[in-house]
Formats: sequence, C-alpha cells, structure tokens
Amino acid sequence: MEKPRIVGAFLTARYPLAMKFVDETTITVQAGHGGSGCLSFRRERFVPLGGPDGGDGGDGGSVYLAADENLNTLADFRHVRSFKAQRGQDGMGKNRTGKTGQDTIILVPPGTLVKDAQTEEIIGDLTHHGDRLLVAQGGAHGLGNARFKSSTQRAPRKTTAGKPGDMRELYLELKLLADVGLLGLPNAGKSSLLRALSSATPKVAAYPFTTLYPSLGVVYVAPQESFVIADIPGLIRGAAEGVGLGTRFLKHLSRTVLLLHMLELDPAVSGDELCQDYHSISDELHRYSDELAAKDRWLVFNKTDLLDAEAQSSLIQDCVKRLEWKGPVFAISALSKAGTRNLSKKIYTYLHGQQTQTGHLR
Ligand SMILES: Nc1nc2c(ncn2[C@@H]2O[C@H](COP(=O)(O)OP(=O)(O)OP(=O)(O)O)[C@@H](O)[C@H]2O)c(=O)[nH]1
Ligand SMILES: [Mg+2]
Repeated sequence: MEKPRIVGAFLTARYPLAMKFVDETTITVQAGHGGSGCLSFRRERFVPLGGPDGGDGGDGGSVYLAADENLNTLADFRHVRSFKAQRGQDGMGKNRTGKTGQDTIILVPPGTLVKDAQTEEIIGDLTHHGDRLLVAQGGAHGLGNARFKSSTQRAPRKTTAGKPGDMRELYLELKLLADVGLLGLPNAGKSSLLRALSSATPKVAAYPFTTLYPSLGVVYVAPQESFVIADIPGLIRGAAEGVGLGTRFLKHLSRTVLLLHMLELDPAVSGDELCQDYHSISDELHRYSDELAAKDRWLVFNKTDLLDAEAQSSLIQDCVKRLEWKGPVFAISALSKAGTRNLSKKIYTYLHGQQTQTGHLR
C-alpha cells in the first residue's frame, strides 16, 4: 500500500487541538412510591364502636446522585443502568404508620453533568467530592382513615393512596482527562493497545501515521476500577521541529501520571535498533518538555506473537540492558491480547497508589 502524504496545515484545520473527550451514558432512576393509608377500625373487647385507627403510609425513598472522588469514569454504568429506591410501606391498623422507603444513592465521579435525557434540561453538576443531587423524589405517603375522623364523620371509610415516585431517564456526561498516555514510533501498536484494553475503536493500519488525532478510551478493570488512556499520533525523530506530525499532540499527555512507551518487536530487529527506537522518542520528549519527560514511564514491548519465547526474551533483555532501564517492563501482543489484562491491572494498581499519595488521581 502506498503511504499517504500528510500535510500539517490540513490536519490543524480538520482536527482543532482543543479536543473535547467525553464519557457519557444514560440511566433510568425510579423513586419509591408512597405507601397507602390504611382503612381500619378499633376492635377491642368492651370498646364498642372503637373508631377509625388506620395509620398513614410511609413516604417512598428518593434517588440521589453523589460525587465520589474514588471514581474517575462512568464505566460502571455499562452493566447497571437502572436504579430504584424502596417504596414506602402501607399504613396499618392501630394507628401504625408505614416505614419510609430507603433512599438510593448512586455514586458518580466528580465533574459529572446531569441532564434529563428527554428534555435535555440540566438538572445539576456534581463538581466536588460529596456533592449530592436529588434526581427522583419519592412519592408522598397516603393518609389512613383515622385522619378523616370528625364530629360529623365518626366512622370514615376514606383513605388516600400513596403518590407514585418520580421516574426519569438521565443523561450523564463527564469530561475526561487521561491518566495514562501512549508513546511510540508510528506502527508500534498504540492504537491496537487502546483497542485491546478499552471499547474505543481508533483506526489501526499497517502504515505509519494511521492515527491523525488523539483519542481516549476508558479501561474497565473491575467494578469501580477504571482509568483513562490516551492514544496520540506516533512520534519520529525531528518531531520537535515538526517532522511527521510534530509534537503538538504531546500536550494531551501533560495531565497524565504515567506514560507507556511502546517498542515494536520484530524478528528482523536487533536489541541495539530497539534501543535507538527508544532514544528517538525519548529525545523528542525531552526537547518538548522536561516535565513530560520526567513522568513515570514503563516500557511495553509489543507484538510478542511475532517471535518465539526465546528470541523474545533475549531481544528484550538485550534492549533493557543497553538502555540500563530500571523501571517496569512488559511484553504484550496488542493483537492477540496476550499480557494486556495483566498490564491494565498493574496500571490500575499503580494509579491507585498515586491516588493515596496525592489524595486524588489527577
Ligand atoms: N502481529 C502483530 N501486529 C500488531 C500488533 N499490534 C499492532 N499490530 C499491527 O501493527 C500495525 C500498526 O498498528 P497501530 O495500532 O495502527 O499502530 P500505531 O502505533 O497506532 O501507529 P500510528 O497511529 O501510525 O502511530 C497494524 O497493522 C496492526 O495490526 C501485535 O501485537 N502483533
Ligand atoms: Mg495509531
């Protein structure tokens, strides 16, 4: 296939740099119905015509959203999209009131914007940890017949039913910031890794500069365990001077806490060449920003499926030795997904450690 010629100006025009990445989902919330009032009369020995004693129902539980700093994506809503609060208990005889239904609190990451899915009206914005928003009000309780007793009506048979709880479809939107950034030469398999780890579907192809603009994916490790990874266009030597697509996309990695530096394994390549591949990216990174270059970086050797185990480990060891690399090293195949799950778990554990050190993930 012939390689496409990429022209910078065209790219800038079509893909403005101030890209917005959002995670979004719709959920349904149903508040509890109010309990109905009770129709009852006192029946006791020696107390004739004891009068009405039907108690009121309990109020239905409400549904709230609450911001929790331990969450950073909406990934948990992939599996559970419908939430209910408990209904109020009906009233009972002997003037007993029904129990109030329990509220349901749904945790969302700080920064979640909440809209009514039908009307698109903004219901609220949960910005800070602990912010709470009522999204479905529980139904009011019904009245028991004891309430309707009067001088003229001594044996009322009237009660009222509990009111239905609110039901609403909500649209949740979260602007994402990446936790982890992917670095590598064109064709290293960055977009393939993003595909393997997340449900994002960036274009993958066997020619350099397939990726022309950054994209993000949410990596879901387990319930309430997810992080965001950013795929950016490949870098080449001279990128700081604008060669290839330049380094301007590196700004999308400025808020990340970890960089995965991907190196492409190939039976035809030597440890020395891999080492040079590493330096060509690393040099550009230093020229772009010392701050970015100083971020924690892990080496990820990709395309293990192309080599047998022995060739693989000697190539990797040779390269790691030449680089005098002290940090973590992973060997994966983004294509067959071998090793990718282990990698995502290790990343999550690492990010979680950062979180406890700094108080929050980002
Ligand atoms: N055999 C094998 N091929 C892979 C693997 N990962 C990626 N590839 C192939 O390598 C080529 C490049 O993959 P991409 O994911 O597009 O690479 P990239 O780093 O995003 O490339 P740019 O966007 O151009 O910078 C594609 O043909 C992929 O199918 C792998 O683990 N094994
Ligand atoms: Mg790509």
